Amino acid sequence: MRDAHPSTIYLKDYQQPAYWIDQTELTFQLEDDSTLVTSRLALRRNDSLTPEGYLRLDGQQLELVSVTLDGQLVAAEQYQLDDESLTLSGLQEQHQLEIVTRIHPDKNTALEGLYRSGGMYCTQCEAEGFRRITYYLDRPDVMSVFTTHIIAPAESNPVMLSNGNCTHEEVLGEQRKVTWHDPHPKPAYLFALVAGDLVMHEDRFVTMNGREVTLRIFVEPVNADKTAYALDALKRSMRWDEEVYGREYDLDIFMIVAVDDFNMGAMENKGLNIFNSSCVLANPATATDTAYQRIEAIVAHEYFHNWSGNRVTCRDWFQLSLKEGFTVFRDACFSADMNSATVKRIEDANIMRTVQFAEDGGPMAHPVQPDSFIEISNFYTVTIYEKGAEVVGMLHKILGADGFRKGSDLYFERHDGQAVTIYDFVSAMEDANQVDLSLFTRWYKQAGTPVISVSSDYSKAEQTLSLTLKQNCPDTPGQTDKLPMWIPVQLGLIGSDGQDLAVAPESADGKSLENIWSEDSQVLHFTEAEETFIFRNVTEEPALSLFRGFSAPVKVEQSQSDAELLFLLQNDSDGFNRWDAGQRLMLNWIRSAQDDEFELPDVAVKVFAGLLADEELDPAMVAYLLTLPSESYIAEFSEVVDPHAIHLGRKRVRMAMAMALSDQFAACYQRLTSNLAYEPTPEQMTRRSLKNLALQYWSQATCEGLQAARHQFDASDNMTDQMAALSALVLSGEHELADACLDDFYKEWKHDALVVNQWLSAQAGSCELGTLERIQQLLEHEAFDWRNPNKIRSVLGAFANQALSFFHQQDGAGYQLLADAVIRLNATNPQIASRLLTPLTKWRRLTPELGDNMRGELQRIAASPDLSSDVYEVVTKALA
Ligand code: B3K
Ligand code: ZN
Repeated sequence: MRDAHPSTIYLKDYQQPAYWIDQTELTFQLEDDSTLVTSRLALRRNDSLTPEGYLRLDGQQLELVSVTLDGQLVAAEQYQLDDESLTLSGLQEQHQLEIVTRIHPDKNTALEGLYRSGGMYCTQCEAEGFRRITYYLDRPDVMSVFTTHIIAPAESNPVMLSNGNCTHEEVLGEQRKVTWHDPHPKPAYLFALVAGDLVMHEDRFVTMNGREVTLRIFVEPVNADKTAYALDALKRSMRWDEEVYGREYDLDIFMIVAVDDFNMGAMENKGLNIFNSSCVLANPATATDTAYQRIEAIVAHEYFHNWSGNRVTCRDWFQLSLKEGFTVFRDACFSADMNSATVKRIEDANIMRTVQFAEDGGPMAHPVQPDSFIEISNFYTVTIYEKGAEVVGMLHKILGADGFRKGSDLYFERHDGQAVTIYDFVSAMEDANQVDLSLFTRWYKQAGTPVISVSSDYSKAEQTLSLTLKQNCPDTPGQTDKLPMWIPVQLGLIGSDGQDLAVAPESADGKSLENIWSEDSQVLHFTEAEETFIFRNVTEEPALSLFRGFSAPVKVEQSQSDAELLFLLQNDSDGFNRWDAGQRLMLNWIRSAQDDEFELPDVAVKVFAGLLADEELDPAMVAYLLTLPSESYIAEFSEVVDPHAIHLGRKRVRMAMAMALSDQFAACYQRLTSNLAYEPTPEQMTRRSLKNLALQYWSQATCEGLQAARHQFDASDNMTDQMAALSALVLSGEHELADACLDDFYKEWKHDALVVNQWLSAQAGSCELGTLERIQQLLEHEAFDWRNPNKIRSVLGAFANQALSFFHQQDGAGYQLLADAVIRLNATNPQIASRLLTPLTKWRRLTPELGDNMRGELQRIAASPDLSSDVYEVVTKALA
C-alpha cells in the first residue's frame, strides 16, 4: 500500500531516463514459497542529458537480496532504498548491474507482477507491474533486449515460457532450466513469464513472405477442448493485418496462454499473449455467440498490438491511446470485415453513448491524451480506448482509406523500434498526405463530449436548404472554454421516395468547397463554433440524415418528429442512422409511457412488423432495430437520472412491443429456429440473435412464448440458446419457474467456471429477480471467490451496472453493499476495487435523495484506512 496521499504525475514534467538498458538478463528460480529473481542489466548513460551519475530504479514490494556493480558487491550504505525505489549514485558511462530480489507470487492478490493463478505462475506487467518483480527503469521509453532463464521443479512445471524464441533447455536434477531470448527491444511492461502444467494446441501460419510461424495456445488440461476458435481467429487476424496494413509477424513463434485470475481481458506481451480465460476459451456447449465475438475481437486486438504498441510503443503513459486507440480502431475494422460492419458500428456507438459519454461528463473526465494522473491503472478507460479509436476513425474518414494507409505505413517505417507520442502518429498522417491536422489535434487535448445543435430551413421557392450547426463542449474537471473541434459530419438528404438526393453544399461564410466537403465520403467538415451550409437545387424538403455511421463522437440536438423518425427508420440508406432513428423514437415513448396501458402507435406497429417479416435484411440488424435502448443508455439521455422512472418507462414500452407484435415475434422465432448443428459462423450468429430476441418478446406476452423458452432451455445443445432462454425466463418475472431453471442450470454446469460466471451475472444483473439478499447469497455462494476478478465482475459488476433499479434502491442499501466490497477489495486487489467504484461516482446526476446517499458511501470509502492510490484517486475526484 502506498502512502495516504499519493502524488500527481504531469505530462509536462516528462524527462528522458538517465540511463538506457541495452540488455536485460533475468533468471527466475521458482521455489515453493518464494521466487528468487536475478537481473543483470547492461546500463549505458543517456548522453542527451547532463550526466548526473545517479540512477533511481523503480521497485515495489520487493525483498532486496544483493546489488552488484561490475562484479563488486555494493554495500547497503552505498545505495538508497525506500518503498518505491532503489537509488545508486556515482555511476559512470557504462555498467553491468546485477540485482537479486526475492518475491512471493503466492501472496500476490493484486495480480500485478508475478503471481499464481490456480496451479500456474503468470505475469502482468502493464502498466507498472514489472517493478514488483525486480528494481528496474519501469517506464515504456526504456527498451531493452531481454533474455530470460526460468528454473523450476520439472514435474509441476512441464511448461515454462517467456518472450521471444526458446534458445536452450536443460535438466538439472529435479529442476529444469529453460532459456528464452527476445531479439526485439521492448519496454518492461511487455515482459511475460508463464510456468505450470498446461496442455498445448499448435497450428502454423505462413506469412506473406513465406515464413512459417508456429502458433501455440496453452491452457489447463480441463480446457483442452476450448482452443479451436481462438486459433482460427488468430490466423484470420494475422492475414488481415498483412492485407490491410501490410504488417507481417516477426518471430518464429506466437503463443497465447489462458489464465483464470486476470484483472482485465488480455495482454499483448511480445510473442506471449496472456489472456483472461473468458476472452479466449470457447466451445459451443459453454460459450455464447457474444463470447465468440468477444474472443475474435480480443485475439485480434492483442495480435495487432505487435505493431501498434510493441514494435512502435509509447514514450510515456500519457500516450497510452497511441497504442490503445489505434489498436481498438484496427480491431473494430477487423470485426466489421468479419461480420456486419453496420452492426459493429451500432455496438460501438452504444458503448460510446452509454459508457464513454458518462465518463466524459463525470468527475473522471480526461482527454484522450491526459495531462496528469495519480494512478495510471485508472486510465485504462473508455476514453483512452474507445474515444481514442473514434478519433483515429475520424482521421481515417478525413484522409480516406488510401491516405490513412499511407500515413500508417510512414508511421511504422519512421518509428519502428521507438517509443513515441500521439503527435508523432498525427505527424506521420500529415506528412504522408500533406495536410495540416493541427486543428484536429484538439480531439486529443480537450475532454468532454461536444454537443451539436442542428437547425435547418428549407425554401421551396429557392429550392435551397440551409443547415446551421453549432458546437459546444462542456467544461470538464480542470478545463473550461473549449475551442471548436474539427467535426466530420457524414450526411445524406433523403427525398420523399426514400432515395438519397444529390448533395452539393456551399459555405455561407465563403469557404471553398474543398475546405468543407469530401465528395467521396459525403462528409461535411464542421470546424467553427457555428457555421451555416447551403444546399442548392433541392427540389423537395428532404429528411435530414446527419452523422451517418456515427461519424463523430458527439451528442446531437436535433428536433425531429416521431413521423420523421419513423420515416428514417424505414428508409435511410445508412443502416446506422436507421437504428439511431429507432432508438430516438423509443426514447420518446419511454419518456411518455405514463402507465401500464401504454400502447405503440399503429403506424409504428406496422413498421416493426414489416421489419420482422423482411427476409432481405440482415437478421442481426433487425434484432438491433427492435432492441430497446438499455437503462444506462436512457440515463445518458436524461438531464436528471431517475433509475426507477427509467426502469418503469422501459418496461411499459417493452410490454407494449411484446403485446402488439406477439404473432410476428412467434412467426419470426419459428422461421429462424433450425436443426443445423451449432457453428460460430456470422450467418448462424445473426439468425440466432434475432431468433432469441423474438423469443424474449414472445415469452413476455404469451404462455406459448414462455413454454417455447422453457423448451429451448431444456432442449438446446449450445450455450447461446440455453442462456437466451434462461434470460427470457428470468425477464418474464415468473419467479418460481426462473428459480427452478437457475437451479437446474447450476447443477448442470457447476464444474465449468466460465459458465458459472454467466449464471452469476444472469441473476445479479436482473432487476426482475433483484433483491439485495440475492446478491449477498451469491457473494457467499460456493462458486464465488473474492480473489477472482471474473467472479467479482459477474456479481458486483453486473449488479451495479445492469440492475439499476435495485442498485439505486431508495434507502441506499445497494450503494452500501458496493462500498463494502470496494473497501474489502482495496486491501487485496486495488485495480478491481477502483473499477467497481465507477457506478458510485455518478451521484451528481441522480435525483437529490439518491445522490446524497451515494455521496455518503463515497465519503465512507474516502475515510477508510490505507487507501490504495487507485481507489484514492477515484474517490477524491468523485467527491471534489
Ligand atoms: N494493454 C492491456 C491492458 C493492460 C491494463 C493494465 N492495467 C490490454 C490491451 O489493451 O490490449
Ligand atoms: Zn490494447
